[in-house]
Amino acid sequence: CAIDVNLRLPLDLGLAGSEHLAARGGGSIVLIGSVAGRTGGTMLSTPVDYAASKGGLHTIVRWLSRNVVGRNVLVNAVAPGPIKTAMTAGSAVDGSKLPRGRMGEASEIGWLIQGYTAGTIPDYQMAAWLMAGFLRGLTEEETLALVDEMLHSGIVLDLSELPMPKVDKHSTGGVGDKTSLVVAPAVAACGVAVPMISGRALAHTGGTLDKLEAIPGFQTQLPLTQFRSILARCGLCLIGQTEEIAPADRKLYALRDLTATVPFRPYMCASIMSKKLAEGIDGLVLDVKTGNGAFMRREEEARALAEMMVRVGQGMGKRVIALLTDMDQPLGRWVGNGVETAEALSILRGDLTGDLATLCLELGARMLLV
Ligand code: IUR
Repeated sequence: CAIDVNLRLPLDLGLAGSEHLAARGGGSIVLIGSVAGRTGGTMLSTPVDYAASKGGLHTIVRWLSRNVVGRNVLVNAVAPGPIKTAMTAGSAVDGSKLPRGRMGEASEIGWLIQGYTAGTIPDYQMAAWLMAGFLRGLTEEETLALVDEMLHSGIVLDLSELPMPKVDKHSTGGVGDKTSLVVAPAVAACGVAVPMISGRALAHTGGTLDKLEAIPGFQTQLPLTQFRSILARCGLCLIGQTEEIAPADRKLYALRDLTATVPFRPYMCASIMSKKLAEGIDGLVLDVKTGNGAFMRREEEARALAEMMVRVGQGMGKRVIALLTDMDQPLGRWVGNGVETAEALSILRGDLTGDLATLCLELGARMLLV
């Protein structure tokens, strides 16, 4: 059973093998881990003994590697991802549609994301990978592996010490969309904490961080300790991706912008969900834009993105809902970082006329109810 194969055997072999290798002057032991050991399983059919034993296996790897420090033996593990075993039988992926004739492997994606975040994989190689994925597509398994690697490229916050519900919102981006600047403080005033990690402008759409920085002196790069204390004191804090939270998204976000690979569903899903799931939230409201000024011009595309993100978020145990909203014309009356910030303030001061205010009320209400 899984416990014997994934725990007993690697421990017995690892102990005996490391002694043997050390006596011979050194060597390497590579065990087979799994993303399921960290996530609890990416398929509904993943059995609990498999996921739990892979989690234990990762611990054995760390323990064994500590045990052989200084003896020239390297102990490590790889996560080969969805491979054809009795357990994955029935999860249909048409290998003939994939260039390598098989499913993407989590280890390949993990290697790539970790290397890119650490700086050992240069921009030009990552740019090539982004374009390859964009052109040939990613399977659901590969997309989940990408979300997971990006999410765990930094710290995943635990805000359970705050007694109130923690809820965020995120927009897929549009022209004149300054709803976060209105909704975050309004919802915080109702007693819900809003820990918000935002992005910069992407392609033709504006970014919340750039708008905030239109306020002279506004700091969007704060250390985590300050993020937590502002959140506890004010009920909200808006920052950008940092070296600590979702650093992979920070780098990939900028590279997607430069390589024209922004409007690709798996990348959008991984970018948005990795930073949102790292925030320590209980609930999330997604504002998925559709229309001429959005990345998803057609409603079916926007719906598919919304469904993918809801599936990913709910699969990680969060309450997630998505609204599909119109981006056929700019939102509100102003476009530009400074004037949009001023417009957001005028709504907060009570000017509730127009499409922007209506959307803010809708999103805010959903955040309170999610
Ligand atoms: N917002 C994000 O944070 N990431 C994205 O990829 C898009 C919007 I599009």
